[in-house]
Amino acid sequence: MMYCKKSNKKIINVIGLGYIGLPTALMLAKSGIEVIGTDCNKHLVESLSKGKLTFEEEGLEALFKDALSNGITFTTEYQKTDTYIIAVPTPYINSSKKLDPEYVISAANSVLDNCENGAIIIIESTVAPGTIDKYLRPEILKRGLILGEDVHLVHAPERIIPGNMIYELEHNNRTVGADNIEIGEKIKELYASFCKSDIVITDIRSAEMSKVVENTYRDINIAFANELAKICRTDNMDVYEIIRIANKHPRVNILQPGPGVGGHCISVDPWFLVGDYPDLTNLILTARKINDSMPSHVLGRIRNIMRERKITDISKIGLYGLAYKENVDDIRESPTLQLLEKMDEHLAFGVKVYDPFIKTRIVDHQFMNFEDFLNEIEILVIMTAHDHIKNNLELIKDKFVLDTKNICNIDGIYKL
Ligand code: SAJ
Repeated sequence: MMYCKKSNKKIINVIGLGYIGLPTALMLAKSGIEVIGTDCNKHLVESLSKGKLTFEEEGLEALFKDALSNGITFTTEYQKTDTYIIAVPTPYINSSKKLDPEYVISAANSVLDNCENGAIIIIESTVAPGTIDKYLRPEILKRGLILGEDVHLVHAPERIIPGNMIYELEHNNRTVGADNIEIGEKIKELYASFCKSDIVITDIRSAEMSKVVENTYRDINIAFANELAKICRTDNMDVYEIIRIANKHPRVNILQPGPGVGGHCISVDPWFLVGDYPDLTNLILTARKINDSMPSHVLGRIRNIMRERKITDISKIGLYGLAYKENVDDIRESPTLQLLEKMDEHLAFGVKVYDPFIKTRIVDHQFMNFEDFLNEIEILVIMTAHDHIKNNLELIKDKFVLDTKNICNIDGIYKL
């Protein structure tokens, strides 16, 4: 099998055209491989087929154009071919904190209904360690198929960071977990069509675990920064200065505190370990709890500012940023949404919200125009460090500003 457009008619069928599947499909297509993207969402497929992207990302528009001119197409149908990349969501069940493998299982079954004999199914979706053994191998065996002959499983977890996806697709190292080295090498060759960095081949279980470990490591590091922010707040120390100095040590690299940890990765993946190893995950669980407590910490800071400034009207508070982090339009697990939920629990209705990246109304009292938003508020809480606010600092000078992201240093500013 050769992944080359001209010499071979074989296509790659990418299943799931969201934040990971779409850029991956486009990248493969750009590098000359014949790609068909499949998604069960008809509207999404229609939109992509019309040349309209479904989310914003630096460089995605140009990549999309290149991929379209290389013939990528989109459909709701699974293709008959020999290589599939599955990049569907893997939510976690809130009550048990375990992964819900339903979408991956269902996508894998649809692939099995359609694939050629000997096909390779690559799972890119992040899964809890052991998921492939527990849920996917049995689906194959149930059909009387022989693993490693009739069908091959591979886990190639994605590592790209929203906001810098296209660059990272090309430049990040990758992991390919396979049952045997030949299949591992084949898939390494596929990813090497666009990935310029090291591609490590390992077994499937190690690939699953290392992916979750990477995100858990970051969650714990951020939790440490957040805990330091709380400690420093009680004794009026500057946490940013302290982290800056500590990080001068060659073996210290503390991340930054913030209003909470959002996104569909870092705030979710550690729960897979907690769900599966409840007796062994003390540090991981504590880190999760610290990060989840940050919206309440922000709420406490807002209360202090209101008292100090003798402001009693909640509708004079404005939250800047709905996205879970800077310069993206993704609101999944966003700290701002968590904060709004907390406020709601305390019957604190009427707080105003603005995010230049969010063009549809998703919460009450959401403004679509920055100046209209500013005209209505006295306390501005910076929740997301979009470049937009960094470039408009002169407009917020007359507000009481709570800067949870440490992006400005105007007089009288409040920090975490
Ligand atoms: N955050 C902080 N302090 C920091 C860094 C981040 O509070 O110093 C917050 C952000 O504001 C955000 C959350 O953490 O709310 C997560 O943002 P992020 O930029 O750290 O990460 P994600 O979730 O966008 O992407 C992560 C990345 N994983 C790692 O860096 C280990 C990315 O490489 C993965 O591909 C992605 O998860 C994923 O899909 O798993």
